[in-house]
Amino acid sequence: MTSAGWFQAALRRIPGGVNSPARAFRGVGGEPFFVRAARGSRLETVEGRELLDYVGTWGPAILGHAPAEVVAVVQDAAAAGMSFGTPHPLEVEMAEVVCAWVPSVEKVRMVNSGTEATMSCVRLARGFTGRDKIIKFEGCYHGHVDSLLVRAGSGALTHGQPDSAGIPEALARLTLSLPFNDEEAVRRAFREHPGEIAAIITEPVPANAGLYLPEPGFLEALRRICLEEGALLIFDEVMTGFRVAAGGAQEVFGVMPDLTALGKILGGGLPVGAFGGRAEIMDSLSPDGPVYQAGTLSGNPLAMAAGLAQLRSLQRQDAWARLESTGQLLETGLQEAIAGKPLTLHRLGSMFCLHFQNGPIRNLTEARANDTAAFARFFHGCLRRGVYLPPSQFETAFLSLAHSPEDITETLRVAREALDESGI
Ligand code: HOZ
Repeated sequence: MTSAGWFQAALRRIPGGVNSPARAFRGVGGEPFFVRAARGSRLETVEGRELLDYVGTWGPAILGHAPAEVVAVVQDAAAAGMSFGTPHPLEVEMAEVVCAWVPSVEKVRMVNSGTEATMSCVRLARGFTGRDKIIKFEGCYHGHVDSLLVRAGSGALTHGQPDSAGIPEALARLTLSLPFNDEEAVRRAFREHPGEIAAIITEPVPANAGLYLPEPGFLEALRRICLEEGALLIFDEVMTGFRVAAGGAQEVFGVMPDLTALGKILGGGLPVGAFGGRAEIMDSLSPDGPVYQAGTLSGNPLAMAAGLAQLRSLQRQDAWARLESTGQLLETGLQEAIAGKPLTLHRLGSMFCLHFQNGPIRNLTEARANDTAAFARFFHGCLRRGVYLPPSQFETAFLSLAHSPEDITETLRVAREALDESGI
């Protein structure tokens, strides 16, 4: 059956035909294709068509798809049993690796998604501080957590639901959503809500409204303000963790949060999230402390085996230097291709985004000025030529270690043709 046939069948039984709205192509028009396999830098559709993949299953596929070292350990782990519901040695090994790699993390707990990780951070911050309010930033996406689906990014933004239905007003009022890169707005919020704010949660590098970077000093200001106000600083590194450096954005920018949410790469492609931070805070979690958090499949042995194999492979290959080199190759070529056009390229390591405007793009308001219709034309021009970008202007693309110089050369040729064809 073709992708169209599978999609019609999906529509009959799955809302919107997808198990996650970001896959629905609504931001670019048309219908999603269906994939039957993937290897390295490429996807294989059910029609047998090969696509050069820059979504990387939204971040986890940093080694490329189906890396042999990860597949092998998952096969072995599965043969020993899929899940036990008891502690397993691999959970300890994973905790040791996370605490060794992520500078601010002294203790960590595994969960099953990035959403669970950020949700648990918020509950823990509220329980630890005894305060109820949370500051987030417009356009940042922290998974579909009730408290954080306020002015959210990613699919919520793409589909015009940055403030989801179903969130009680009484709960939404506890979330203060501010412009990113605006220190004065943060200070004003603390002045207006003295002693009420439990935490600031942020993507240290917002990548769910397209990719934009913290202005110099902004993350340091958040750290200072939280210390001054007795609030916790939470970094949502679900995307940047193990991606922009072994220790994530907190290693790159040298700013240490109190809690960190992790996921994606950590699971090697299997459902994994984690949250961790200062032991003093983490020890507030049940069974030692009053903040309850749990999960039947948390620390699942297959997911732990996959994640550990992926992380150890990254370390062996000095992955981040290689990814930076590939990123520079792509950036040089794209900058040449967009010269003189109303386009702005943002890149950090192996994360990149082509904003369809001249910029600057420093927050959601500026990101929303993107020409999404032009992006859609470019997206489909690339897809027709075999290059798959994230199907929304409000997402970020990812390179992997499997992307070769030849892949980059092919991508640059396709991008130039798609830009010309789109009349941009
Ligand atoms: N969290 C992903 C990156 N924005 C989107 C993937 C999804 O929601 O399905």
